[in-house]
Amino acid sequence: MLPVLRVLLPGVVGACCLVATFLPASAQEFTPNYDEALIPKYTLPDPLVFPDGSPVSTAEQWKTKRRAQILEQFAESVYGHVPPAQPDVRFAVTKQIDNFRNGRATLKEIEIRVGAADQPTVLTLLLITPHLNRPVPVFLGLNFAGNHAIAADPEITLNPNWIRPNYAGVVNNHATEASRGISASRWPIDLLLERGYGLATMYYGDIDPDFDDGFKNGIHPWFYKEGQTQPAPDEWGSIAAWAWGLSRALDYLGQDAQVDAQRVAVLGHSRLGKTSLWAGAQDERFALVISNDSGCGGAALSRRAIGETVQRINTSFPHWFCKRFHEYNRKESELPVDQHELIALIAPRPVYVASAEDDRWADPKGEFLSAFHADPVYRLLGTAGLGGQQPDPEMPAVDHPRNGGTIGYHIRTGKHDLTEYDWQQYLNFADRHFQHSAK
Ligand code: GTR
Repeated sequence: MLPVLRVLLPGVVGACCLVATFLPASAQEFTPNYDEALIPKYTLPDPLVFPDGSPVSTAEQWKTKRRAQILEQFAESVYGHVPPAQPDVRFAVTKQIDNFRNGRATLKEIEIRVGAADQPTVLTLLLITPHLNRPVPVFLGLNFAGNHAIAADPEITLNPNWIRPNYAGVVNNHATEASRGISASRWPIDLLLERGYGLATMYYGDIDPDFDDGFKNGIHPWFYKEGQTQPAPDEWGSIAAWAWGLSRALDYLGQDAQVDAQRVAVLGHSRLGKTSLWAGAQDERFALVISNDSGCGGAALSRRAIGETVQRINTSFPHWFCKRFHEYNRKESELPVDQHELIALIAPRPVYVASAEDDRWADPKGEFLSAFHADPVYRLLGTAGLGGQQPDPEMPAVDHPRNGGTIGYHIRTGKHDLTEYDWQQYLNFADRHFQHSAK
């Protein structure tokens, strides 16, 4: 997609022109920079230096002190803290079909009911597991348009909640039968089953609908203190809420006998890639973390300000990050962290960052550089990092994945999307790190 069009129709598959009219004037006037020569001079914060200037020189120092400091900085200044309240969370398996896809798999729908028993917020997790007579590793990822959109199979319940209008079959912000399977190309279920993996997915809008309503809907209100009507400036926006939902899904997966909960990979595309990174950074039970084209506020370095910038994202999507993050609009260099440190928080667990050649809005080079600058933390923790004796600072060529280490990276031909090519790389990477094979 042409960059200029991307500005008006940001990242939306099959969007209609109406989207542009929803953007505030300041967002529409934004002209992205794509010239490397115009990147502001910047110095990245060093994850391996303590605030007092002393070096982090042992794995122990990282694990016991430094990691927590950086995690706190991200919560405080970027994604927001999850408030301390603990609303009730209950699981109910509401559907089970053991002969899904001609008897190859079991399909389950699990309601994750958050808050008061009489009127909970309901998140519906879809779980599809191959019949292998043993617990299977699972890829868990949020979806954009409802569980029914990932496959045309009529067994999947049509989502009843608010859905963005730009998806096929959505009428008055609600799914219809015509919405079934519209995102199937992003979710190659048969391939996963063949490779011996389960798939778990949930609609992100179940957790918090993706529009700026001052946090009246979704799960945020369950966490308000008496009299509170919206999150405090250092409390969570939507991305952190979506990440919270992923952790609750993982809680359920830990109870399901068909799932090997020690081997759950969390994956997300675009805004949901930002989410999978934040979920994986906070919740160390995720054994592998995948960012597909996550861009600004995800894998891309904020300080490069190429394509989408902090100001632009906070203007177009004021509800995604915490309000404190807005203080860094056009002041990226004042951020206490940058996104390579988000990748570093996942160490020593395997992480995969992927870009697409035509996805300049998400700054592929900035996504690679985050992986590159996270490498020293991975090596301090005794892993192979990006692989090689020294990490190679050159970006891999298009369609030549660099995934022999603990940090995987590829840039593929094509546009902003989650494709079968991407999945093939993730499956190979997971096979190696999970020591898994379909047999
Ligand atoms: C865009 C946004 C990106 C990315 C994308 C998506 O509009 O600017 O940061 O998240 O949406 O989620 O598809």
